[in-house]
Amino acid sequence: MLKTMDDIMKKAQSVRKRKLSVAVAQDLEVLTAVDNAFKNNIIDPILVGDEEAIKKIAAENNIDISNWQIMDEKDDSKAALQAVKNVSSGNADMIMKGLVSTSVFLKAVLNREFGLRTGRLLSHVAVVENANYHKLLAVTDAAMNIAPDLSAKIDIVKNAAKVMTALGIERPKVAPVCAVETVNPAMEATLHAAAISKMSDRGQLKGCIVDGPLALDNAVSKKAAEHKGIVSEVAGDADIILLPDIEAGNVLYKALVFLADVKLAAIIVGAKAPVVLTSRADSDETKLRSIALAASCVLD
Ligand code: COD
Repeated sequence: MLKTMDDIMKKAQSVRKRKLSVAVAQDLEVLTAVDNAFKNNIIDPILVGDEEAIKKIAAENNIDISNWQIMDEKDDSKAALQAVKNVSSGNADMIMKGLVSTSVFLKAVLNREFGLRTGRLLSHVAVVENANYHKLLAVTDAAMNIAPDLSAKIDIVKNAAKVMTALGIERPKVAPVCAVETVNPAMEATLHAAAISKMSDRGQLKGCIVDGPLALDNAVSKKAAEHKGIVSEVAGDADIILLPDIEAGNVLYKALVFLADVKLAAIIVGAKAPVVLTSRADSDETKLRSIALAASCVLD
């Protein structure tokens, strides 16, 4: 079982080297992360974007891109689509969002003709290493599905469980987190949480254990759960936090990045190939870890 981000880096270095297609690559953090992933033998890049700007940033920051393939495309939407096409045509194994808005990038990923659709739901999974928690923790969905209904949440759970299983966690424990740990008909998220948990009890969700609603404190702290008298296999030991919607997901993600001392990696799963999706404000270290997480989750 992988326990740290270093473990994820090591796993990414131990598997086949991936070809990474980068959409709108003219950004220092993106190029630094790609350079480090290249030097760590995790990927060979194809950079799509404004070639002149890419070369300028690389030259100013001593990043040697002389052996990397560059595809010149100044328009962001076209660059995102070209980066996607590199994967759907089989010329790359995974794709990464660069200096482009998430929705423009995701629309290219979902493109009907050239996109990476599989017929399944695509969703965002962030994996976090935090000194205050005893293991890696996945947070989903902070960036793709805006207001998932019950069936979308079931798919979001399945996607996150696949990621954690790829990291060696046999039956990840899923906490559907709400504002309260009791079912309140006025809070729809608690109804979703209860329904998914019952499906889990009845064996309708394979490969993971779901129990909720839980509040965030009792999902990650046994003490908080005991204090409230909650008896649950998941409470205090969650591997996956399922958030009610993109607002809660994104706020938790940004709170972890900006207010806590965490190491984080983020990808989109459910597509034909792993998608590295970090926020433009994320550091090059987060982007590097995200490339490593994506490489660790490609199933050969
Ligand atoms: N998985 C699979 N297919 C999907 C998904 C998904 N998660 N979302 C949409 N689709 C398919 C639909 O079935 C449909 O066929 C087509 O895509 C268009 O669907 P719409 O009209 O609902 O979606 P779009 O194209 O308007 O937007 C899809 C986005 C993913 C771009 C949208 O949901 C979005 O903007 N999400 C939030 C992105 C964001 O701003 N994140 C900010 C945090 S970083």
